[in-house]
Amino acid sequence: MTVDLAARIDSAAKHHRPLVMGIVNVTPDSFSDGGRYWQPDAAISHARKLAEQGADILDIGGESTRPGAAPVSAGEEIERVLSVIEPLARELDVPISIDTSKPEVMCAAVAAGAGMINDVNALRAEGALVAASSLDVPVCLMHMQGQPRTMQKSPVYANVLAEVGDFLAHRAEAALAAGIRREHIVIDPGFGFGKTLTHNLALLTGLNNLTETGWPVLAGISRKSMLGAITGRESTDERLAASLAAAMLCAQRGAAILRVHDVAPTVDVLKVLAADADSALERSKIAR
Ligand code: 7PM
Repeated sequence: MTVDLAARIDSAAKHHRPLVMGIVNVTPDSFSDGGRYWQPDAAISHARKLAEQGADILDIGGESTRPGAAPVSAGEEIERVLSVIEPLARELDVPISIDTSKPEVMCAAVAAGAGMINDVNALRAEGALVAASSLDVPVCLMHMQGQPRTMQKSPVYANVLAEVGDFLAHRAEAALAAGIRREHIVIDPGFGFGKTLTHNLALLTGLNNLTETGWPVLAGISRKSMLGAITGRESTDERLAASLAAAMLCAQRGAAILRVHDVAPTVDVLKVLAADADSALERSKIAR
């Protein structure tokens, strides 16, 4: 991999031109005994499609950290994600992010070619800070209140923006103290992870507060239930327009990375924003 991902993230944050992270799930098909065999192929072709559509990063997850997901052993998770990361890292020049909270999985994935760690647990698992530091790749530290299985039961905050901001500042400090390079740290408010609709909207409205800390911010709202609550769309595949509106808001508020399912339409939205920004710059030159 020749891409300097840290430099690209930094440039995206500075210029308000977010990178697009495409979501690739490697989950076994519970309805099929043969799931284990065809499923990696499905994930690989999906990843290829997202790369063609212009994804800047592919986020590959074995589902252990999803809300409500059954726990998966490190061995099983490694088997799942490596079956996808190994061929993709050889074939594509798009950097691969490993979506995991387990240090063993981080190490195996980076050895197989992953160039970033996405941890919804913000490296709080035992050994995760040390592992991430030794792997020397960019890391996304996400906020979550509670544990995936129960976090949506009754999330409570006195001030959600302040509490999420403080948590992320502390985790960034912990990462620095563990020897993780400053330019490798990305923060994420964790939309939907132990948050009500009101909390999620406060974080979206106040996203500037996070981007103004100077840490690059990753935002993941694509198809989430907050969009279902706002629009009344029950089905996740009816949430494209809502996801694009949310992506546009996050981009305008300085997000460095947008984590999305629908790469091609998100890239189009960002092209319109970029063309508008270029036009505004030209007009300001003429006016001077
Ligand atoms: C069910 C509910 C399945 C929620 C999957 C999800 C984020 C993430 C996820 C995020 C970062 C989804 C989530 N969300 N990683 N992983 N930030 N960094 O909608 O917001 O993809 S899982």
